[in-house]
Amino acid sequence: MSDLATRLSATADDVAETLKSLLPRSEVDGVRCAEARLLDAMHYAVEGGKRMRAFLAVETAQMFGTDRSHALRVGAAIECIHAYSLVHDDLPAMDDDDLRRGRPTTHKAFDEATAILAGDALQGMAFTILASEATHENPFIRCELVACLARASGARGMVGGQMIDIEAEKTNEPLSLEATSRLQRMKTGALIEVSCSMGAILGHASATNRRAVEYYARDFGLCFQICDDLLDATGDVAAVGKAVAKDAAAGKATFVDLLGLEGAKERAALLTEQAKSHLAPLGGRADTLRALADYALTRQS
Ligand code: GRG
Repeated sequence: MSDLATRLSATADDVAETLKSLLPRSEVDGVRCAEARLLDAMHYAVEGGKRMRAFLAVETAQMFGTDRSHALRVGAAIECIHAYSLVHDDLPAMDDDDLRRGRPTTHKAFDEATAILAGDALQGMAFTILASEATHENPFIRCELVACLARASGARGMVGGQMIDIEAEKTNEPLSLEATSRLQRMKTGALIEVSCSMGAILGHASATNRRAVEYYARDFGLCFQICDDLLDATGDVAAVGKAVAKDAAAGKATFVDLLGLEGAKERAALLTEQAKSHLAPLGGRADTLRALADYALTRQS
């Protein structure tokens, strides 16, 4: 296993453990609570996945000397937001998907109402985790973490990007490359970028170092989305763990449509190099982030 694969897998396991311990349990001393179905769905929704956003936060925080247990709580909060977005995105009112992370989507495993509520509750859970003293003893840091995640996941970030995407699907006017880039920077990129920001906040990074990881994450996030479009266009459902070839069929603006297969691959490679170049001020400390950028370019799921 490469050093990156070992670190990714260790952080994924630690984040899973952290989430398991932080999410409320449906059963205590053999007795199931009245809201047990909701709690089961929340646990189900956060299981699996690469935990890449948490990894970005944990690696960034550790690069600046943060205690791992604090960083894992921040990573877990980000994964709660990410899981909520996937649960809602998979609903019939949005992408209407049956498969996620290689198994039934939350609304298929439970039901639509439970999936909506589980997503809602996961969103609240993220901020509950960040607001806790166990995440950071300094209330100003906690407040900044909460504000950053709220901004990135809200109307001018992830949710806003999702709205633009849904609206664009309804019209016959294809989005320009510029408009598609903005939409993806909001929908997928904002959460990726804030993962690095939050790691930097937790680690009291200097303004220069924080900017370096944020610029890295911005290019990395766009590259990640282009690779997702490439996987949708060319990937295999068993390897990807979700439906493929859906975007073009749904008339979505994808980078593959806009740039062609080869053009999209070239753009992704260029963004990877650009992302890594932003890390220059951090020297060897940022080698794992550099390796992650290279890995994202070749990922198969
Ligand atoms: C419904 C509020 C709301 C927002 C939805 C992020 C998003 C906005 C929808 C996800 C749609 C999608 C599949 C976008 C492509 C990029 C992406 C976010 C892929 C999934 O992320 P991975 O590959 O997933 O990191 P894992 O399962 O590894 O966590």
